[in-house]
Amino acid sequence: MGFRLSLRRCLPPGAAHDYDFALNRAGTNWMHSHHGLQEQGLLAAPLIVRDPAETREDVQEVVVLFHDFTFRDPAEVLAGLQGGGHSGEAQAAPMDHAAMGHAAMGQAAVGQAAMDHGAMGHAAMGHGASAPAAGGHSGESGGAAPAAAHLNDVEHDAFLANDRTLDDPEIFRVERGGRVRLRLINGAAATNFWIDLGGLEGRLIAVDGMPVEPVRGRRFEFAIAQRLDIALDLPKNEGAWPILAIREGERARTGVILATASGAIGRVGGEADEAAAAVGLALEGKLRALQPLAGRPADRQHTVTITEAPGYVWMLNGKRHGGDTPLAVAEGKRVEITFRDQTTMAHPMHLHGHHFQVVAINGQRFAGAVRDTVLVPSQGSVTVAFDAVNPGKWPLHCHHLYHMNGGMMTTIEYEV
Ligand SMILES: [Cu+2]
Repeated sequence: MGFRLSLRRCLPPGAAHDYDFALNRAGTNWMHSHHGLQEQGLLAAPLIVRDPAETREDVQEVVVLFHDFTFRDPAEVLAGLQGGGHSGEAQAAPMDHAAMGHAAMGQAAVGQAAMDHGAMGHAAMGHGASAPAAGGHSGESGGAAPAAAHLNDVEHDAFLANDRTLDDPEIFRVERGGRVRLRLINGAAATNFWIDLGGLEGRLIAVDGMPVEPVRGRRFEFAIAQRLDIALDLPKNEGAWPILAIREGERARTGVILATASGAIGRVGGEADEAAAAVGLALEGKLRALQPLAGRPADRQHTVTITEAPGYVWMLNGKRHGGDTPLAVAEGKRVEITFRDQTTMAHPMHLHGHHFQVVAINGQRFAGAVRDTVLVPSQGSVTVAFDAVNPGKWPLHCHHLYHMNGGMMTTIEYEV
């Protein structure tokens, strides 16, 4: 993502296509289908570009691709979301899935047997009751939008780390006292996570493949489509350390295990003790790029206002994709885009073909991370800057798969 790889080209069934491109930037990337809803079907993979200097270091690399998973046809999920809450999805879904979903949700859902999963997500999980430390919402009520932000709007059947759940997690054998570089990829269609390193403290050294001044911590916010590179110095003793991802606002989690040759691996349950907070911009505000953009004023400023409408319609500047007006940019110029989110949800906004620098949160200027996906919280604003150095027509969209399919995409276009 972010390179010319993001050129969207359809591969017909049975066909092959060689991609030949010059990658000039090392980093943790990933690739996925942009066709329809295939991404929910796990059509995604890591794409790691290694710096030759780094490969000579004595550091073990651990690549983990996280997903959310549903047994349902993603088209049914989307239809249910669009159906307004009492139609499509529940009727179309097999009863066992519906029952499983309700059972997993606990008592709150018992009286809502007729509701679809999407609506249930709003009612039972979304409006803050299950997110005691929700920090991603300012509390303001914007215009006609409901006052309460909500988190997850799609119920999933499982959360995966390298295609496995914590019932049978992948185990990476590590050295006592060894150095590890986690390359973590949030490949979920619709789920923001918290990375939880448990007893380990890590150093976040890159986001979306781009280096940042190291940030120490045990928990890191991890929005859809983002990547986190975290350096670990393991303890000198034998042991086993889970590397977990907890769904925001909930207890559900997934992950992998790092374990020394004779480290005792205990069972790690699929639920955390407490629901995770909402994912917001606490981490984003701390990040500083190691290779920031050159200081220069913006030549062009765009505002992208995010709104929603009944029927699961998500819009950029008041339009669904197809009826949208592309954002014009000129080659060689500095461009800034300010996202203003007037909806009840946060949106991971992703630009193809460029890395941008986060330069303001809620109007407060700073020189943040250079990256390709930034979360824009409900009722918040985020400004990003980039140099228009890659001519073409590039998608700019919410990386929540169902929001994108609900209209939340436009393009930037270079003027000729
Ligand atoms: Cu979105």
